[in-house]
Amino acid sequence: MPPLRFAIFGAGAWSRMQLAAWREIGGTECVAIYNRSRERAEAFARDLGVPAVYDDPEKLLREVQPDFVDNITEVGGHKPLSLLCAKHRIPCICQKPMAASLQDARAMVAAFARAKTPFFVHENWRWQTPMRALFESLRAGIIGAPFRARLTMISGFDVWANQPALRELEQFIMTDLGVHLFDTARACFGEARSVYCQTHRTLLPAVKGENVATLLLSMGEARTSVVIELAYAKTPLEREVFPQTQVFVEGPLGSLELSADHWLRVTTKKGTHARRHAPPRYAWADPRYAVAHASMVPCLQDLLGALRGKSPGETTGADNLKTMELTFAAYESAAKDRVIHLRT
Ligand code: 89Y
Repeated sequence: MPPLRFAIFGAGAWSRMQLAAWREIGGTECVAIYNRSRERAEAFARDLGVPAVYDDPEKLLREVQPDFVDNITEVGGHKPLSLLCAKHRIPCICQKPMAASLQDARAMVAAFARAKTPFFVHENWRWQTPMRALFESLRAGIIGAPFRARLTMISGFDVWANQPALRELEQFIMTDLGVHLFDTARACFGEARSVYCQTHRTLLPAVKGENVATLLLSMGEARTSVVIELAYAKTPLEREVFPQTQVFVEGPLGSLELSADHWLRVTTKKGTHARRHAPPRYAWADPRYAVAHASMVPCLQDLLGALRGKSPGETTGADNLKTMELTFAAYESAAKDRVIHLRT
Protein backbone atom coordinates (compact mmCIF):
# COMPACT_ATOMS: atom_id res chain seq x y z
CA MET A 1 0.00 0.00 0.00
CA PRO A 2 1.53 3.39 -0.92
CA PRO A 3 2.22 5.65 2.07
CA LEU A 4 -0.26 8.43 2.83
CA ARG A 5 1.34 11.81 2.03
CA PHE A 6 0.75 14.32 4.78
CA ALA A 7 1.62 17.90 5.70
CA ILE A 8 2.34 19.21 9.16
CA PHE A 9 1.03 22.62 10.21
CA GLY A 10 3.20 24.11 12.98
CA ALA A 11 6.95 23.67 13.42
CA GLY A 12 7.16 23.75 17.23
CA ALA A 13 8.75 21.23 19.58
CA TRP A 14 5.61 19.10 19.73
CA SER A 15 5.61 18.72 15.91
CA ARG A 16 9.14 17.36 16.00
CA MET A 17 8.09 14.75 18.51
CA GLN A 18 4.94 13.87 16.61
CA LEU A 19 6.79 13.44 13.31
CA ALA A 20 9.12 10.98 15.07
CA ALA A 21 6.05 9.08 16.30
CA TRP A 22 4.61 9.00 12.74
CA ARG A 23 7.91 7.61 11.48
CA GLU A 24 7.80 4.96 14.20
CA ILE A 25 4.63 3.41 12.74
CA GLY A 26 5.43 3.75 9.01
CA GLY A 27 2.79 3.94 6.26
CA THR A 28 2.96 7.73 5.91
CA GLU A 29 5.33 10.29 4.46
CA CYS A 30 5.59 13.88 5.61
CA VAL A 31 5.81 15.83 2.34
CA ALA A 32 5.48 19.44 3.52
CA ILE A 33 5.66 21.71 6.55
CA TYR A 34 3.82 25.00 7.09
CA ASN A 35 4.73 27.55 9.76
CA ARG A 36 3.90 31.26 10.12
CA SER A 37 7.59 31.96 10.43
CA ARG A 38 9.34 30.57 7.38
CA GLU A 39 12.70 30.33 9.19
CA ARG A 40 11.24 27.92 11.76
CA ALA A 41 9.67 25.83 8.98
CA GLU A 42 12.99 25.76 7.14
CA ALA A 43 14.88 24.67 10.23
CA PHE A 44 12.29 21.93 10.81
CA ALA A 45 12.55 20.74 7.19
CA ARG A 46 16.35 20.76 7.32
CA ASP A 47 16.59 18.92 10.63
CA LEU A 48 13.94 16.33 9.85
CA GLY A 49 14.22 15.86 6.09
CA VAL A 50 10.89 17.31 4.95
CA PRO A 51 11.00 18.23 1.23
CA ALA A 52 8.71 21.30 1.00
CA VAL A 53 8.40 24.44 3.15
CA TYR A 54 5.52 26.94 3.17
CA ASP A 55 4.54 30.05 5.10
CA ASP A 56 1.15 30.12 3.36
CA PRO A 57 -1.05 27.17 4.38
CA GLU A 58 -3.55 27.55 1.54
CA LYS A 59 -0.77 27.55 -1.05
CA LEU A 60 0.53 24.35 0.53
CA LEU A 61 -2.88 22.68 0.28
CA ARG A 62 -3.32 23.76 -3.36
CA GLU A 63 0.17 22.82 -4.53
CA VAL A 64 0.91 19.73 -2.45
CA GLN A 65 -2.62 18.26 -2.19
CA PRO A 66 -1.69 16.09 0.81
CA ASP A 67 -3.78 13.04 1.73
CA PHE A 68 -4.20 14.61 5.16
CA VAL A 69 -2.92 17.39 7.41
CA ASP A 70 -1.65 17.04 10.96
CA ASN A 71 -2.46 20.41 12.55
CA ILE A 72 0.05 20.68 15.42
CA THR A 73 -0.17 24.45 15.96
CA GLU A 74 -0.91 26.26 19.22
CA VAL A 75 -4.61 26.39 20.11
CA GLY A 76 -5.09 29.71 18.27
CA GLY A 77 -4.29 27.93 14.98
CA HIS A 78 -6.64 25.00 15.52
CA LYS A 79 -9.84 26.53 14.22
CA PRO A 80 -8.62 28.62 11.24
CA LEU A 81 -6.19 26.00 9.92
CA SER A 82 -8.56 23.07 10.40
CA LEU A 83 -11.35 25.00 8.65
CA LEU A 84 -8.97 25.64 5.76
CA CYS A 85 -8.57 21.86 5.42
CA ALA A 86 -12.36 21.43 5.50
CA LYS A 87 -12.67 24.06 2.75
CA HIS A 88 -10.26 22.05 0.57
CA ARG A 89 -11.86 18.73 1.62
CA ILE A 90 -8.56 17.49 3.02
CA PRO A 91 -8.83 15.21 6.08
CA CYS A 92 -7.32 16.77 9.16
CA ILE A 93 -6.05 15.71 12.57
CA CYS A 94 -6.14 18.59 15.04
CA GLN A 95 -4.05 18.67 18.19
CA LYS A 96 -5.87 18.78 21.52
CA PRO A 97 -7.57 20.87 22.83
CA MET A 98 -9.70 20.99 19.68
CA ALA A 99 -10.61 24.65 20.20
CA ALA A 100 -10.54 27.53 22.65
CA SER A 101 -14.34 27.61 22.92
CA LEU A 102 -17.23 25.19 22.57
CA GLN A 103 -18.72 27.34 19.83
CA ASP A 104 -15.50 27.01 17.78
CA ALA A 105 -15.33 23.25 18.37
CA ARG A 106 -18.93 22.85 17.19
CA ALA A 107 -18.23 24.96 14.09
CA MET A 108 -15.20 22.82 13.24
CA VAL A 109 -17.01 19.50 13.56
CA ALA A 110 -19.96 20.86 11.55
CA ALA A 111 -17.69 22.17 8.76
CA PHE A 112 -16.05 18.76 8.27
CA ALA A 113 -19.44 17.02 8.39
CA ARG A 114 -20.72 19.39 5.67
CA ALA A 115 -17.58 18.79 3.61
CA LYS A 116 -17.97 15.01 4.15
CA THR A 117 -14.31 14.99 5.11
CA PRO A 118 -12.76 13.05 8.02
CA PHE A 119 -11.74 15.07 11.06
CA PHE A 120 -9.93 13.74 14.10
CA VAL A 121 -8.42 15.07 17.29
CA HIS A 122 -4.99 13.99 18.42
CA GLU A 123 -5.93 12.94 21.96
CA ASN A 124 -3.25 10.57 23.19
CA TRP A 125 -3.89 10.21 26.97
CA ARG A 126 -6.32 7.32 26.58
CA TRP A 127 -3.59 5.50 24.61
CA GLN A 128 -1.09 5.37 27.46
CA THR A 129 0.13 1.81 28.07
CA PRO A 130 -1.08 1.56 31.70
CA MET A 131 -4.39 3.24 30.80
CA ARG A 132 -5.12 0.61 28.13
CA ALA A 133 -4.45 -2.10 30.74
CA LEU A 134 -6.91 -0.36 33.07
CA PHE A 135 -9.56 -0.25 30.28
CA GLU A 136 -9.10 -3.98 29.68
CA SER A 137 -9.70 -4.79 33.34
CA LEU A 138 -12.75 -2.51 33.41
CA ARG A 139 -14.18 -3.98 30.21
CA ALA A 140 -13.56 -7.53 31.42
CA GLY A 141 -15.99 -6.75 34.25
CA ILE A 142 -13.57 -8.00 36.91
CA ILE A 143 -14.78 -5.43 39.47
CA GLY A 144 -18.39 -5.17 38.19
CA ALA A 145 -20.02 -1.85 37.25
CA PRO A 146 -17.88 0.84 38.91
CA PHE A 147 -19.74 3.07 41.36
CA ARG A 148 -16.87 5.43 42.14
CA ALA A 149 -13.53 6.48 40.63
CA ARG A 150 -10.80 9.02 41.19
CA LEU A 151 -8.39 10.30 38.54
CA THR A 152 -5.56 12.39 39.89
CA MET A 153 -2.82 14.40 38.30
CA ILE A 154 -1.21 16.66 40.88
CA SER A 155 2.25 17.89 39.98
CA GLY A 156 4.90 20.49 40.62
CA PHE A 157 6.63 19.86 37.27
CA ASP A 158 7.54 23.07 35.46
CA VAL A 159 5.37 22.58 32.37
CA TRP A 160 5.83 26.26 31.46
CA ALA A 161 9.57 25.83 30.84
CA ASN A 162 8.88 23.79 27.67
CA GLN A 163 5.50 25.32 26.85
CA PRO A 164 5.69 29.03 27.80
CA ALA A 165 2.45 29.81 25.92
CA LEU A 166 0.58 27.95 28.69
CA ARG A 167 1.32 30.89 31.01
CA GLU A 168 -0.90 33.15 28.90
CA LEU A 169 -4.04 30.99 28.77
CA GLU A 170 -6.96 32.53 30.69
CA GLN A 171 -8.38 29.00 30.87
CA PHE A 172 -5.34 26.92 31.64
CA ILE A 173 -5.33 23.60 33.45
CA MET A 174 -8.62 22.22 32.19
CA THR A 175 -7.98 23.11 28.54
CA ASP A 176 -4.40 21.87 28.63
CA LEU A 177 -4.41 18.86 30.97
CA GLY A 178 -8.04 18.45 32.01
CA VAL A 179 -9.15 17.57 28.47
CA HIS A 180 -6.84 14.54 28.62
CA LEU A 181 -8.27 13.23 31.88
CA PHE A 182 -11.85 14.07 30.89
CA ASP A 183 -11.41 12.17 27.64
CA THR A 184 -9.88 9.21 29.50
CA ALA A 185 -12.72 9.24 32.04
CA ARG A 186 -15.24 9.18 29.16
CA ALA A 187 -13.44 6.19 27.65
CA CYS A 188 -13.60 4.39 31.03
CA PHE A 189 -17.03 5.28 32.39
CA GLY A 190 -19.18 6.73 29.58
CA GLU A 191 -20.54 10.21 28.98
CA ALA A 192 -20.76 12.81 31.72
CA ARG A 193 -24.31 13.46 32.94
CA SER A 194 -23.41 16.25 35.33
CA VAL A 195 -20.37 18.12 36.59
CA TYR A 196 -19.55 20.28 39.57
CA CYS A 197 -16.18 22.01 39.55
CA GLN A 198 -14.12 24.33 41.72
CA THR A 199 -10.92 25.99 40.53
CA HIS A 200 -8.06 27.98 42.05
CA ARG A 201 -5.45 30.31 40.63
CA THR A 202 -2.47 30.00 42.93
CA LEU A 203 0.33 31.09 40.59
CA LEU A 204 -0.85 34.59 39.62
CA PRO A 205 0.53 36.72 38.03
CA ALA A 206 3.11 34.39 36.42
CA VAL A 207 0.43 31.97 35.20
CA LYS A 208 -2.80 33.69 34.13
CA GLY A 209 -5.27 30.83 34.23
CA GLU A 210 -6.53 28.42 36.86
CA ASN A 211 -3.85 25.90 37.81
CA VAL A 212 -5.91 23.80 40.25
CA ALA A 213 -9.28 22.16 39.57
CA THR A 214 -11.44 19.65 41.41
CA LEU A 215 -14.42 18.04 39.72
CA LEU A 216 -17.21 15.71 40.74
CA LEU A 217 -18.96 14.05 37.82
CA SER A 218 -21.73 11.55 37.34
CA MET A 219 -20.82 9.39 34.33
CA GLY A 220 -22.36 6.74 32.13
CA GLU A 221 -25.21 4.32 32.63
CA ALA A 222 -23.82 3.22 35.97
CA ARG A 223 -23.86 6.90 37.07
CA THR A 224 -20.33 6.37 38.35
CA SER A 225 -19.26 9.15 40.74
CA VAL A 226 -15.96 10.34 39.29
CA VAL A 227 -13.65 12.73 41.11
CA ILE A 228 -10.95 14.39 39.02
CA GLU A 229 -8.13 16.28 40.73
CA LEU A 230 -5.81 18.47 38.68
CA ALA A 231 -2.95 20.66 39.86
CA TYR A 232 0.18 22.20 38.46
CA ALA A 233 1.21 23.98 41.63
CA LYS A 234 4.26 24.66 43.70
CA THR A 235 2.96 22.56 46.59
CA PRO A 236 5.81 20.45 47.96
CA LEU A 237 5.06 16.78 47.18
CA GLU A 238 6.83 13.73 48.53
CA ARG A 239 6.75 12.09 45.11
CA GLU A 240 6.62 13.76 41.68
CA VAL A 241 5.02 11.48 39.09
CA PHE A 242 4.52 13.84 36.13
CA PRO A 243 3.03 13.03 33.64
CA GLN A 244 1.42 9.96 35.16
CA THR A 245 -2.27 9.89 35.99
CA GLN A 246 -3.16 7.93 39.09
CA VAL A 247 -6.51 6.18 39.14
CA PHE A 248 -8.57 4.36 41.75
CA VAL A 249 -11.83 2.62 40.80
CA GLU A 250 -14.28 0.84 43.09
CA GLY A 251 -16.90 -1.69 41.99
CA PRO A 252 -19.11 -4.23 43.75
CA LEU A 253 -16.64 -7.04 43.01
CA GLY A 254 -13.33 -5.30 43.64
CA SER A 255 -11.09 -2.33 43.00
CA LEU A 256 -8.50 -1.21 40.46
CA GLU A 257 -5.59 1.01 41.29
CA LEU A 258 -3.19 2.56 38.80
CA SER A 259 -0.40 4.06 40.85
CA ALA A 260 3.05 5.58 40.43
CA ASP A 261 5.47 3.93 38.04
CA HIS A 262 2.69 2.29 36.01
CA TRP A 263 1.64 -0.34 38.54
CA LEU A 264 -1.88 -1.66 38.08
CA ARG A 265 -3.34 -3.50 41.07
CA VAL A 266 -6.51 -5.51 40.65
CA THR A 267 -8.09 -6.51 43.94
CA THR A 268 -10.97 -8.98 44.22
CA LYS A 269 -11.98 -11.39 46.94
CA LYS A 270 -9.23 -13.69 45.60
CA GLY A 271 -6.60 -11.10 46.60
CA THR A 272 -4.49 -8.51 44.80
CA HIS A 273 -2.85 -9.04 41.45
CA ALA A 274 -0.17 -6.42 40.69
CA ARG A 275 1.47 -5.86 37.31
CA ARG A 276 3.62 -3.08 35.92
CA HIS A 277 2.58 -1.70 32.52
CA ALA A 278 5.55 0.47 31.57
CA PRO A 279 5.39 2.32 28.24
CA PRO A 280 7.77 1.36 25.44
CA ARG A 281 10.92 3.50 25.30
CA TYR A 282 11.66 5.53 22.19
CA ALA A 283 14.97 7.25 21.51
CA TRP A 284 13.16 10.38 20.26
CA ALA A 285 10.94 10.71 23.33
CA ASP A 286 11.80 13.10 26.15
CA PRO A 287 12.24 10.74 29.14
CA ARG A 288 10.59 13.31 31.42
CA TYR A 289 7.38 12.86 29.38
CA ALA A 290 7.91 9.12 28.68
CA VAL A 291 4.40 7.71 29.15
CA ALA A 292 2.80 10.68 27.35
CA HIS A 293 5.16 10.70 24.38
CA ALA A 294 5.01 6.91 23.95
CA SER A 295 1.21 7.09 23.79
CA MET A 296 1.40 9.10 20.57
CA VAL A 297 2.41 5.92 18.73
CA PRO A 298 -0.77 3.85 19.31
CA CYS A 299 -2.82 7.05 19.01
CA LEU A 300 -1.42 7.73 15.53
CA GLN A 301 -1.76 4.06 14.60
CA ASP A 302 -5.47 4.29 15.40
CA LEU A 303 -5.84 7.51 13.41
CA LEU A 304 -3.96 6.06 10.44
CA GLY A 305 -6.31 3.05 10.42
CA ALA A 306 -9.23 5.47 10.40
CA LEU A 307 -7.71 7.61 7.62
CA ARG A 308 -7.34 4.44 5.55
CA GLY A 309 -11.00 3.63 6.25
CA LYS A 310 -10.14 0.44 8.14
CA SER A 311 -11.71 1.51 11.45
CA PRO A 312 -13.78 4.41 12.76
CA GLY A 313 -10.95 5.81 14.94
CA GLU A 314 -11.51 6.45 18.64
CA THR A 315 -10.91 10.18 18.76
CA THR A 316 -12.99 11.59 15.92
CA GLY A 317 -13.90 15.27 16.04
CA ALA A 318 -17.51 14.30 16.80
CA ASP A 319 -16.41 12.15 19.72
CA ASN A 320 -14.03 14.79 21.04
CA LEU A 321 -16.85 17.33 20.99
CA LYS A 322 -18.17 15.49 24.07
CA THR A 323 -14.83 16.12 25.81
CA MET A 324 -15.09 19.80 24.82
CA GLU A 325 -18.68 19.99 26.12
CA LEU A 326 -17.54 18.54 29.43
CA THR A 327 -14.56 20.92 29.63
CA PHE A 328 -16.62 24.05 29.08
CA ALA A 329 -19.42 22.79 31.34
CA ALA A 330 -16.76 22.48 34.06
CA TYR A 331 -15.72 26.11 33.53
CA GLU A 332 -19.36 27.15 33.66
CA SER A 333 -19.84 25.18 36.87
CA ALA A 334 -16.80 26.84 38.46
CA ALA A 335 -17.97 30.31 37.38
CA LYS A 336 -21.54 29.82 38.64
CA ASP A 337 -20.66 27.57 41.60
CA ARG A 338 -23.37 25.09 40.65
CA VAL A 339 -23.90 21.69 39.09
CA ILE A 340 -24.19 21.69 35.29
CA HIS A 341 -26.23 18.94 33.64
CA LEU A 342 -25.05 17.75 30.25
CA ARG A 343 -27.05 16.21 27.43
CA THR A 344 -26.02 12.55 27.11
O1 89Y B 1 0.39 20.18 27.13
C1 89Y B 1 0.21 19.07 27.95
C2 89Y B 1 -0.08 17.79 27.32
O2 89Y B 1 -0.73 17.66 26.30
O3 89Y B 1 0.44 16.80 28.07
C3 89Y B 1 1.13 17.30 29.20
C4 89Y B 1 1.40 18.73 28.82
O4 89Y B 1 2.62 18.80 28.11
C5 89Y B 1 1.51 19.68 29.97
O5 89Y B 1 0.31 19.74 30.68
